[in-house]
Amino acid sequence: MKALLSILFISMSTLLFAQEFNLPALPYSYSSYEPYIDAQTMEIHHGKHHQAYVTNLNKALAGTKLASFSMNQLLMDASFRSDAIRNNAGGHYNHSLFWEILAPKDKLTSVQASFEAAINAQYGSMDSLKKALTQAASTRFGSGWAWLIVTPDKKLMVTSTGNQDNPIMDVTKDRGIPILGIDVWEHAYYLKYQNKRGDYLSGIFNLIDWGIVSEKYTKALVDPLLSEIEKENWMALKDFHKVMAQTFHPCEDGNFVPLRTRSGELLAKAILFSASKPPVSKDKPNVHKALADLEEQCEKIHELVGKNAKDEVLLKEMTKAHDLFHQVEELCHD
Ligand code: MN3
Repeated sequence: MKALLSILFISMSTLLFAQEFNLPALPYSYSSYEPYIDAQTMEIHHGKHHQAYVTNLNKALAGTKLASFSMNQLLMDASFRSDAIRNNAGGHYNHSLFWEILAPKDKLTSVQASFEAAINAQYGSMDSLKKALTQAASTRFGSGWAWLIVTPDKKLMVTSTGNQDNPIMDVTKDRGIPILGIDVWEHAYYLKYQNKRGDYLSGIFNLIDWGIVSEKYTKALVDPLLSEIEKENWMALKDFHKVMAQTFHPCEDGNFVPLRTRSGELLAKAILFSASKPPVSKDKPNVHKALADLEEQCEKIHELVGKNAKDEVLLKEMTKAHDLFHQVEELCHD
């Protein structure tokens, strides 16, 4: 009975502490976006489509270790996630941002000076930026989003993604923090505009609250997520990590075949990694020192494999290499 109670207690506390994502309320009534977006479209889009992403995300996470992950963690490693999590986490994040940056015409706030200066510096004018966004949105094939993002080097960039992907995800080429998103799924406009995506796009610019986008710009510039993305964009690190994981983890389970057949590849990746240029903010002497040590260690392992060294020797040296890799990784955290 006592055991049963404690099981009950544990499952209740899991229920209590596992996070649940919720549908955010729309800041304005469904009809306040008229005439650019009709009330019925808003109601179905928010209450049905967005709600479905939230419900299905919670369902996909329930009872898994991912249930305690933050939204950013789920998005960052999208390539490792199931389709259900990738699509529904993206759907929830993207729509939440979309509702925030839209406002009825009489509630719009104006662009802030620092953001406007950044737009002018990169795009020449607000009008040219709108043109670039319209171009990205109208040329997105099928369903997806057009974005204005802040990149790891703190620049603005216009980009687009398919389906419910977004620029935080490691599956996208142009990565950064989205500060403005335009939904170009047909469910966003079909009732009113049918197949005329261009008319929807010219309409939606009447609802974009540039004051709110300005605030998002200022926040994104100091968001630690930017340096996380920057580190992930370091392809040589990713390449090395992949071979390290595929050779070291089997060793831990007593299978030395992958390491014995791929130690040359591991060394080659370590050499490339050590020679690669780290992202600007990680380009420090201690990072280069750790990379050189890692390369040396991989060279030693390759030699040991060539001499047909015993499994326990290889495990010991691989553990050292693995520790060195994590040392590099940790030095890259701010
Ligand atoms: Mn949508």
